[in-house]
Order: sequence, then C-alpha cells, then structure tokens
Amino acid sequence: MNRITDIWGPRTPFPAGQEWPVRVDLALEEGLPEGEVDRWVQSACVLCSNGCGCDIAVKDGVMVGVRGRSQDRINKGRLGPKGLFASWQGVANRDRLTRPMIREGGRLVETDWETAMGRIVNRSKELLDTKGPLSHGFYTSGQLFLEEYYALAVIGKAGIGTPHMDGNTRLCTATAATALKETFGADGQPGAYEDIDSCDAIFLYGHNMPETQTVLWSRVLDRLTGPTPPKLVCIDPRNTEAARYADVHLALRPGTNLALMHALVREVIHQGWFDDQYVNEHTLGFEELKQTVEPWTPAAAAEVCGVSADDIMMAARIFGTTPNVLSTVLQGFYQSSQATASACQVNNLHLLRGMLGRPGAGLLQMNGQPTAQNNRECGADGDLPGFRNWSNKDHVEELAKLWNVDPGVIPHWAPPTHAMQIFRYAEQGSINFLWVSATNPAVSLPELARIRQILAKPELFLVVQDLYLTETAALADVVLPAAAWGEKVGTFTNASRVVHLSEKAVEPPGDARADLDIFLDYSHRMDFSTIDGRPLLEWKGPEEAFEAWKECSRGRPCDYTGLSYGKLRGGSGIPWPCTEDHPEGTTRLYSDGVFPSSPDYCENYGHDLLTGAEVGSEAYRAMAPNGRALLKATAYHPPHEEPDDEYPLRYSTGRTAYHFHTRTKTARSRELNAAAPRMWVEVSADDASGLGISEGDLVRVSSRRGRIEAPARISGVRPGTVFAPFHYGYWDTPRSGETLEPHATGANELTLTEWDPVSKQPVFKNAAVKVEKIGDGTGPAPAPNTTASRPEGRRP
Ligand SMILES: Nc1nc2c(c(=O)[nH]1)N[C@H]1C(S)=C(S)[C@@H](COP(=O)(O)OP(=O)(O)OC[C@H]3O[C@@H](n4cnc5c(=O)[nH]c(N)nc54)[C@H](O)[C@@H]3O)O[C@H]1N2
Ligand SMILES: Nc1nc2c(c(=O)[nH]1)N[C@H]1C(S)=C(S)[C@@H](COP(=O)(O)OP(=O)(O)OC[C@H]3O[C@@H](n4cnc5c(=O)[nH]c(N)nc54)[C@H](O)[C@@H]3O)O[C@H]1N2
Ligand code: SF4
Ligand SMILES: [Mo]
Repeated sequence: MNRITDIWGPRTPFPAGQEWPVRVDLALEEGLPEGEVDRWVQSACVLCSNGCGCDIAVKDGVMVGVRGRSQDRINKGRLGPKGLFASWQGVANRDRLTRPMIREGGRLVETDWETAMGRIVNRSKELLDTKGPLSHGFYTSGQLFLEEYYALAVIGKAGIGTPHMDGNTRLCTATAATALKETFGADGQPGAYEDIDSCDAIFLYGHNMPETQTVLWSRVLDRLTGPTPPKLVCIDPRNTEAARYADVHLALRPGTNLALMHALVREVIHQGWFDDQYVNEHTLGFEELKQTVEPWTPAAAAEVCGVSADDIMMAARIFGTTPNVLSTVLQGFYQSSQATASACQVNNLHLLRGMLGRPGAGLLQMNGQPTAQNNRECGADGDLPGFRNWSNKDHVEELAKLWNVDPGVIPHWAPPTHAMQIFRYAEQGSINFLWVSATNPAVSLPELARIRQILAKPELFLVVQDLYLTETAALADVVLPAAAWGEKVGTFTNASRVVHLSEKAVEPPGDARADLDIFLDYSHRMDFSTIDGRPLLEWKGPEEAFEAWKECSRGRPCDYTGLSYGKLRGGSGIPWPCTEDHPEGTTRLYSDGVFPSSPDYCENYGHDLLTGAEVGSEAYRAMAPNGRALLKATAYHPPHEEPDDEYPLRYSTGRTAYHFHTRTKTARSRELNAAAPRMWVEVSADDASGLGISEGDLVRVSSRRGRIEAPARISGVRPGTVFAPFHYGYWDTPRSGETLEPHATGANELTLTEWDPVSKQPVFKNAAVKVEKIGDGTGPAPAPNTTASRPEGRRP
C-alpha cells in the first residue's frame, strides 16, 4: 500500500466502548526483508505530540526502518507517513552536522569540542561578570527529551539565575497550558486518547487532526466507520479531511473563534443543557460567564463569523444533548486572536455539562510537538519545574531546597520572560548571549525580516545546537552538533500524558553529542555549584537525570515517582500521575471533580483574559477557589489586523500532512518530499477568479511586513482567506524560468509581531494581505492532491 496517498492506512472499525483493534505498520529500507534486521530498539515517534510507540530497525549499526508497537495504548501498532518515513530517514542522513563549528572571519569553520565549548564558556563567564544573569537567554524546544529540559532548567534557573528562558513551545502550546491553568489551576491534560473509543460526539476546534495527528485520526476514522459512529463538528476555515466527515462544519472567518464560542456557550445555557448541580458544586463564575455571552445570539455570532446561525445552533445542540463529547483544541485557536479566552470557553463548555473525567467525556487542550509537555513540566520554558507557581514563595523554596541553592538565585521576582520578549531584549541589546537548541526561529518565528536582523546582530553571541546547518545555525557564532532521536536515551510525554522511553539504537555521526551531555558539560565548565560547593549537576546520564526529576515532581500534578526506566521497558507507555498508589498511571484527571486550584497548590493565580493583567495572590485567595474550577470569559474583540482596501484578504498559515515544521527531517525523506516538494499558497475559487488566477499561476502575497511568491493552489479554503504552509525556509532554489526573491517562500515573512495577552503565544493565523498574479503557471501547484490542500472540488 502507498502510505503517501493512503495517509491513514486500512480501516479497523470498532463500536463505542470497545478497544481499538491492533494494526501493525512497518517501513523498511527498500528491498530489505524484515528477517534481515539485526535488532529492534524500543522508542516512540518524535514527529508530533501523538507519541506513537515504535521499534527502530537497526542493521549494521544504521537505522533502516521502523515498526509500530502493537502493545502501545497510543497507537496499537500504527504509524503515519511521517513516522514511517521521516523518523529514521530524517536523521540517518549524510548532511548531518558532525563537528562543532565556530565563526572565524565571518565564516563558520569546523573545530573540536574543546574550542567550541571554550568560546561559549568564555563569553558566558565574561558576560556574567560584567552584566550579570540578565545578559543570558535560552530558547529551546518541544523536541528534546525530559532529562534534557530538566538539566537546562536547573542550569538556567539555579546556575545562572536568568528569567529569560523559553521554548518554541511558546509558539505551539503555550495557550493549551495557559487555558488549563486559568480554568483548573494547573497544567495537565484532563482527558485521554481513550476517550475517542467511547465518546458520542467529537468537536475539533481549529485542529486539522487528519493531517497533524494522523494516527489519532485513524482512531477517529475507525469509530466513524464503525457501527456506532460519533457525531463530528469541525471548526476550521478550510475544507479539511475532518470537514468531509463532519455533521457540522463551521468554516468561520479566521480570528473570530471567540464570538463563535460565546454563541455555543450561550445556547448551552439558554437551552438549559447545563448541569446545575455540577456547576454549583465544582465551579466559580457562572453568573459572570452568563453575562459575558449574553449578547452572542446565534445570529450575532453568525454575522461576525460568516457562518449560518442554524449551523451554530446545530453544533450547540450536539454539544448540549450528546451524553459524552470529546473536544480537541489546537492551533486554529491557539495561534488565532484571543487564543486563551477562546480555549477557556472550550473548558467552560465541558464544565457546564460536567463532562470531565469519565470515559468519552474528554477534553484535550492538545499539544503539537512530541515533547512540548516535558518542557512545560521541567521548566526550561516560562514555567517553574513541577508546575510550581513562580509567585508562590513556598514553591520557590521547595526548588531551592531540592537543588541546594539559595532561593534568591531562582528568578521569581517577575513573570518568566516569554520568547517574543527574549527576542525583543536581544534586539534592544540587553540580552547578549542566546543559546538556541532544537528549534529554527529563522523560519518559525513571525515577521522573519526582523528575526533575521536580530539573530545576525554582531553584539549577540548566538549558540545553535541542532542536527543540521539550518537557516538559524547559518547565523550562529558557535554551532553544536547534536545527537538525534535513536542516537540517545531519554523519556518524553505525549498530549495524553503518556510517558515513553526512547532507547539508543545507533551511534551519533562523527563527534555529535547528546543534548544532555552538552548541557552537563557546560554546567561543569561553568563551575555552577550548590550552597555546599558541590557541582550543581552531578548526573552521569539520562537515567540519573530522570531519577532527579522524579523527586522534583513528587506531590505535584505531574507526579512521576511511580515510573522508572525499567518500568517503561517492554510494554506500553504509561500516563502520569504515576505514583506508589497508582502504579499503572492515571488515564483521566478530575474524575472526582476536584481541581488543583487551591491557592497553596495551584500553578498560577490567573489573569484577566482580555488584557493579561495578573490576578495576584490576594485577589485569588479572596475568591477561595479551593478545588473548584473557574468559568472565565471575556468580551470578543476583532483581530488586530483586519482586511482593508489595501490588504483585502485574511491570511492564515499552518501545516500539511507530509512535512514537519521547517522540514529538516521530512525534506530528507524521498517519499515525503516528493509529496510536497515546494512552497504553494491556497486561494479559494471565488478569489482566484476575481484576481484572474488559475491553478499553478505564480502569485505574490504581500502584507505590511513583506512578501512571498509561490504557485497558487485553488483549494477549498474559505473565500476571502489565503492559506500558506509555513514549512518552507530559504534553501529552496527556484525552478528554471522563475525568479524568486531570496526569502520568497517563508510564510512568516508576512506574519506580525503580536501575541495573545495571556499565553503570549504569537498570532500566526491572522493577518491582512493582498494577492497578485506575477506569472503564468507551467502546471498544477506543487501542493498535495490529498487532504485540505487538494484542488477545489476534488474528492479523494
Ligand atoms: N504533518 C504535520 N503534523 C504535525 C506538525 C507538522 O508540522 N506537520 N506539527 C505538530 C505541531 S508542533 C503542532 S503545534 C500541530 C498543529 O496542528 P494543527 O493545529 O492541526 O495544525 P495547523 O495547520 O497549524 O492549524 C490547524 C487548522 O487551523 C485552521 N485555522 C486557521 N485559522 C483559524 C482560525 O482563526 N480559527 C479556526 N477555528 N481555525 C483556523 C487552519 O485552516 C488549519 O487547518 O501539529 C503537529 N503535527
Ligand atoms: N506561520 C506559522 N509559523 C509557525 C507555526 C504556524 O502554524 N504558522 N507553528 C508554530 C509551531 S506550533 C511550532 S511548534 C514551531 C516549530 O518551529 P521550529 O521549532 O523552528 O521547527 P523545527 O523545524 O521542528 O525545528 C526543530 C529543529 O530542531 C532540530 N532537532 C531535531 N531533533 C533534535 C535534537 O534531538 N537535538 C537538537 N539539538 N536538535 C534537534 C531540527 O533539525 C530542527 O532544526 O513553528 C511555529 N511557527
Ligand atoms: S501520528 Fe505523530 S507520533 Fe504518530 S507516527 Fe505520525 S508523526 Fe509520529
Ligand atoms: Mo507546535
């Protein structure tokens, strides 16, 4: 079977309440029989937050393929196209970085570790002496392992003492974490993937699950094609694969999510579909919520969102009257206007109906990246380790005791610095040392012309730790070659809180070293120490780091104390919290209706959802939430940049099934690259005919920040909206006959420097643009003919 065109593989339908059947997927180097594989090494896929359990095939010391693990609760053997093709092909590659590099006379040249680390440590010590900790920033990932984040968190927070630490998780799931904190008091996914198996309706809020969690969608498809299919509601301006199966598709205007959510909540209240007793016993804020949504009749929302009032009422009826609804929320909400407020309304819908903590009644504030959850837990981003509250002195003291350092070193005098502000400080010159690990901001941050200028500043000492010489690495002062997945050991946690162990299958290429080893080496060379003068980090390897982390997590919502490397070997992944009392982990949170909101325990005292102003300890304590959840809401406001005469179209960005982010792995898989080899932009048939554009014509899309050029795909995107995949950086050369500008294919040339006031997540999904034709096409656009990007009117 061709798993490029058949993304989800063959169906294994099943009815509500039964277990998802096993189906084992396998990909091996062409022509290699399964029997000739030397070894199978346990792991899980790191190409999205689904975290499918898999075994890596090794032959002659090289990764040669991958097979799904039938015993894993997450995927029951299945893998999607990225897992099958890019997981191993994306790293077992000859262009990997194999030696450290340093900038000499303006050029990057290869060197040894001693020299490269020497440069880093010299600069770091000099800056700490002359300017202090605030000169240092760390920008990490959602793709490292738990052990690596924890090491980095201890280094940054207890070694250096800088609040300037964040991850690309800020671009990804900051809103998921924030919405959970605002509503329940702490991060932690309430629901579980198992909820798909028993739900009666599924709501997808800005989540293109068929393309972005392909194996999760296979699970949904197996329910949809089974004897008791759930209802499906899809909220997305494009004609996604999910929209095809939907009972209601709300193809709203990008940037209007909150207006729609207000109408759904209002209907559930007005029709009396909410659970009075649950609301009284387990929540606070019902009256304010009711007032906030009151103006949002279905007709009012229909007008703002550009959808029909009947469809809104139908969606509300499904939510309000179906016994068990599963909701999944992702970037169409998190990267759009009023992100946290919109995501909180999804939490509110579930609270109103008391739909949490039982099979099928699931809430998934989704993750995107494979290990985003761990960065949030371990605190190498803008969180404190173990979901601790930076404005709670006792929490900070707990950490200081654990690490045996002075609490004053741990930055907690102000909120941690978010990624967009870190880049701003680098722009202004207060941050002079920026260490970027496992992320490619020169392609993935908004307003790229500005980001390039910041990264290239001579006053900024830039360290980049990656597998490849990326667009970002090309601007670095020091480049560190990292070992990849399959070349190192560690654990990570998926969007369903399920922890997997990934073992080492092969040696890293050349001198490349595991990220953990690099961080530990830096800590030793910097002489970071405890109060007693012992080295701050004495771990010998990942397992010791994991054991240390378990202690840090003890008693917190993400309690790992019942887990161990030994326990994670052999079987399935295990969901946290996992403790002595719950040795097999916990599938769903909040079954008892008790939330982690008590002031001494909560991760955060919350914010005003409109402005982001902090609530503060006193005001929070005065509310006495004590185990109840908060029904928070705020008024709708239109997106910051709306279409006008000059820029009349709405611009939104996102993904295709065939590529992962900036393509460092997927473009190195022959099969995946062939499926989506070059940049394209999607316009509706209506807009195309108005602009005189035919399929494949070269168009220029411009915003107030820049422009891109690419062939047009006439797709099922909502009229008035232009969609661009953000995967394409600047290594792509134009086809003969095309004259493209140097940065013409980066979707983020056009996006704006703007973020949600609460989660600080950048707004990648709303901007105003204009489109003009600049050349005739030479054939169809190089866009996939499957999924949401397929040509308008085409059915697979
Ligand atoms: N194939 C593939 N899979 C991936 C990834 C990848 O790069 N490639 N990345 C992983 C990561 S890190 C992430 S974060 C996830 C992201 O996964 P998703 O969130 O599913 O992916 P996106 O394409 O960013 O956005 C989802 C949808 O939002 C819609 N949308 C745009 N604007 C709006 C709006 O204003 N309102 C609403 N309601 N919808 C809107 C878009 O049409 C799009 O279909 O995917 C993960 N999985
Ligand atoms: N316009 C627009 N922009 C977006 C988005 C969007 O929807 N629209 N989505 C945003 C989201 S949700 C995300 S998550 C970001 C993703 O954006 P990025 O994080 O910039 O994307 P990646 O290409 O995944 O970058 C990861 C880098 O880490 C390297 N790497 C992989 N594994 C390892 C490892 O083990 N060690 C080390 N040291 N390096 C490793 C890879 O080679 C790659 O260069 O983009 C964001 N930007
Ligand atoms: S669904 Fe995600 S984790 Fe699973 S194989 Fe695909 S990319 Fe990997
Ligand atoms: Mo993401």
